[in-house]
Amino acid sequence: MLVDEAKITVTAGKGGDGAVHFSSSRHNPKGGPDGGNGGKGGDVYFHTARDIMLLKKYKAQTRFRAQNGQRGGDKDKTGADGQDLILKIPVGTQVEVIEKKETHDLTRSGQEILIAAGGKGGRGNTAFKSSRNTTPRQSDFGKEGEFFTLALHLKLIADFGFIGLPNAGKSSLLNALTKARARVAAYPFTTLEPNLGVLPNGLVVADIPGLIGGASKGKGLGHKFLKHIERTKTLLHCLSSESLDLEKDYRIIRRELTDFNPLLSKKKELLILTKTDLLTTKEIKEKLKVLKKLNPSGHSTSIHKPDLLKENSDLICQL
Ligand SMILES: Nc1nc2c(ncn2[C@@H]2O[C@H](COP(=O)(O)OP(=O)(O)OP(=O)(O)O)[C@@H](O)[C@H]2O)c(=O)[nH]1
Ligand SMILES: [Mg+2]
Repeated sequence: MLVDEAKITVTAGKGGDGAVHFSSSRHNPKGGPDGGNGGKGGDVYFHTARDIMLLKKYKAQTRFRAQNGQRGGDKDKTGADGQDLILKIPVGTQVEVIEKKETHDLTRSGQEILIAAGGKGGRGNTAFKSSRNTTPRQSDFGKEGEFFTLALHLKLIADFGFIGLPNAGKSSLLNALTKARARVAAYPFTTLEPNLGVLPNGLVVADIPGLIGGASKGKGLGHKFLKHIERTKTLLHCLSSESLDLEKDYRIIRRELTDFNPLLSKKKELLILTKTDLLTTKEIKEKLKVLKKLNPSGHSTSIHKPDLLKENSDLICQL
């Protein structure tokens, strides 16, 4: 299952307490204070990594805590710092810090951000020594580490996104253009979760479940996944040759894009008339004319015609 949402809590380590201690030796039985400071609590970081694709890990475990700092020792020894906790997350995750109403967008691999800072260690009694008080019995407690509730939202990072009505041939095209092995079948809603594929030039294509009218308001499956095409550069809008009304089909999808996020409808769009092996050359020409009227970037393809596929692949790679 594609896990693209998770809610977790993170707690940074508490600082170690300062120590109260007095040195004493045979030569100096009334030695001065030598209680060391506590160590700092560990921080919590997020680190984006390519080898993790989903937020699954954050469903299995939802509470994370960095190590506490150690208590100060005698002989002015500072306690050891708590170990930092580094949490790996997929590239493309948005981290929403609920308490701060703040969002971090992590879109690059190897990005690291500090999410919760560890508490400072408390001062030991040495720090309180003064000319007036040469034997302080005072020390500080370590400070608590920061605590936050985080909502994680994963938005896939793809350069291109296939969109279209159910059964338009999106997954077939993804499989034909890339090494993806998405499920294909002759009924709507075969694709239940986005599939990713890599084009010959290294760019990533996402195939999202088919959209239907009202998807942006929660109908069908598509709305849940529209966020995954928010980051794409170009939309590859598939329209089936089997359609009885191309213009109507086109408008249904355009409407969903605008309703979900007007910025989506402003993206560059390539129209692809799929399954053209089912039509005569004359019919293809007529249908392409309709598409060109809607958007001048109309092209035809068929997974059964390798030359057409190659043409589309080259075209997409150039976009
Ligand atoms: N004749 C022909 N059939 C095709 C072509 N491309 C896809 N199909 C068929 O169309 C049906 C739907 O294809 P899919 O690739 O599953 O369509 P989809 O748009 O991913 O569908 P959803 O995942 O349900 O949204 C399948 O039976 C495919 O075999 C094509 O170029 N020519
Ligand atoms: Mg599909």
